[in-house]
Amino acid sequence: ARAQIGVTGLAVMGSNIARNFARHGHTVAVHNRSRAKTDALIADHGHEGDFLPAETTAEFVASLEVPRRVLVMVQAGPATDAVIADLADHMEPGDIIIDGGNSLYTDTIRREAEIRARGLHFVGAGISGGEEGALNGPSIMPGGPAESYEHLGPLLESISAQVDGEPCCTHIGPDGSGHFVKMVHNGIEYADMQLIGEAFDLMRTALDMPVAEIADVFRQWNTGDLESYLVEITAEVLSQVDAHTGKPLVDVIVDSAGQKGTGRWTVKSALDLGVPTTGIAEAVFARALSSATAQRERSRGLGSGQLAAAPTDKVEFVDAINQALYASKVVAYAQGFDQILAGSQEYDWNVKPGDLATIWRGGCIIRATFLDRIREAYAADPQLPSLLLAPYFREAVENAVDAWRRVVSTATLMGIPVPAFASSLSYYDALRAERLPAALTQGLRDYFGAHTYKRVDAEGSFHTLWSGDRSEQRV
Ligand code: NBP
Repeated sequence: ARAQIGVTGLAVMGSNIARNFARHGHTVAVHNRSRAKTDALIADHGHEGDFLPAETTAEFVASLEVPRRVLVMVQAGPATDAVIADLADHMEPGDIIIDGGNSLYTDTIRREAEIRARGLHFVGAGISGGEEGALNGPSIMPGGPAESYEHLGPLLESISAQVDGEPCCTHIGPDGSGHFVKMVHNGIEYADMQLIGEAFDLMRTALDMPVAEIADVFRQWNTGDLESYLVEITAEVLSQVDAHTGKPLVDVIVDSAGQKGTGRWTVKSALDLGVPTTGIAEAVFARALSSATAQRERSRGLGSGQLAAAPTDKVEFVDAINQALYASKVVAYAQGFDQILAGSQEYDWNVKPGDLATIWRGGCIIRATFLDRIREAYAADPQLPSLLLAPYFREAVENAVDAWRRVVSTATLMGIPVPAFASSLSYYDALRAERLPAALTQGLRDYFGAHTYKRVDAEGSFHTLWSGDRSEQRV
C-alpha cells in the first residue's frame, strides 16, 4: 500500500496530525529522526488507521504515492532546514514538501525559492490550534504555488476544523504568505490574551472580586459578543484550585509571562512595514516587563501618588470592562488585518482578509464568534480601509466608547496598568482625530534637519530658513 501523505517529526504536533489524517481514512507514512517516537505512535495509536512506519528517509519517501506529499513537523529553524534538505535529496520534480512548523515567513520565502529551483513544490503551512487542534481539526494556512494546492488542498481540508460546513483551511497565497498570516494570527492571540489579563486585573484589583467570581463573569461573557475559545479557557483556568494550597491556581503561578517568538516577529514586521500594530506590541512588551523580575523587585516601592477610590457600582463597572475589552479587541484585530494587508502588498501575495476571518472561525486559538462579523465585513466591502469602519464594528465601538474611556481613566487614577486598553483607545482617538501633532513633528524635523514639510494649502515641499531670516522656500 502506498501512503497519500507522509508526516516526519512525530513529537506532539506531528503525531497528532498523523493520527488526524489516519482517522480520516488516509494512509499515512510516518517518520521521525529517532525511531522511538515512531514506535510509540504505532504502539499507542496504530489501531486508529493505516500507518506506514519508516525508519529511513529513503524508505519513508518510497512509501508515498506520486506526487509525494510530506508534511514536516519538526522544530522551527535549522532542524527544519536539515529535514527539508534531506527530503529534497530523496524526492522528484512535482513532489511537495509542506512545512507545518512555526517557521519565520522570510525563511519560508527563501526555502520556497530553493526548492522551486529543484523542480519540487514547497508549501509553508501555518497550523494553529495546539495539540488538541492538530488531533481534532486545526486551522491551516498554507502558502505556496497554487498548482500544488490542487494536490494538497483536499487532503488538508479533510483534516482541518469545519465551521458551517466550510473547512478552516484555504490557499493563502504564494511562498511565505501562509506563515506570515499565521505569525500575525499569533500576534493577535498575544493581544487578545493581554486584554483578557487586563480585564481580569481590573476585576481583581479595582473591584477586589474573588477569583471564582471573576471566573463566573468570564463564563457569562462567553455567552455574548465576546464568545471565544480564549474567554472560555480563561474561565477554566480561573476556576482551577491548587491542590497543594487550596488557593486559586492563578495565585500560585509566577507572574512572568514567557514567549516563543511569534509575537516578537509580528512586531518586528509591523515596524518594518510601518503599520501601527500597537495592541500586539503592547502585549509583547507587557510580557517582557512581567519577566523583568529583578527590576520589578527593586521598583516595588516607587511612589504611586494619590490613588482614587474604587468604583462603587460593581455591576456597572464589570459591564464597562466588558465593553472596553470588546472595543480594544476590535482595535487589535483591525491592526492585525492592516498588517496582513500591508505584508500582502509588500510581497505581492494577494491575501484575501475575508478568507482569513473564515478559516480562523474554528480550530485555532483565536477562534471566536467575532470572526463571523469580520468575515461579513470584508464580504460586504473587500476594500474596507479599516475594520473600525465596517458598519457593525463602528456601531459596536461607538456604543462602547464611553465605558472604554471610563475604564481606562479609572485604571489610571487607581494606578492599575492597562497598556493594551489604553493604547487601543489612544489609537482609536488618533485615527478619528481631525489634526494630529505630527504637524509639529514635521516642523521640528525641518528645523533641525531641513527635512521639509508639506502645506495644507499648496502643492510641493517647503523649508523654512530657521537659522536665516525664517522665510519659507519651496524646495
Ligand atoms: P518540537 O518543536 O518540540 O520539535 C521536536 C521534533 O523535531 C522531534 O520530532 C525531533 O526529533 C525533531 N527534530 C529536532 Br528537535 N531536530 C531535528 C533535526 N535536526 N532533524 C530531524 N528532526 C529533528 O515539536 P512540536 O512541539 O510537536 O512542534 C512541531 C512544530 O510545530 C514546531 O515548528 C512548532 O513550532 C510547531 N507548532 C507547535 C505548536 C504547539 O502547540 N506545540 C502549535 C503550532 C505549531 P527527535 O524525536 O529525533 O528529537
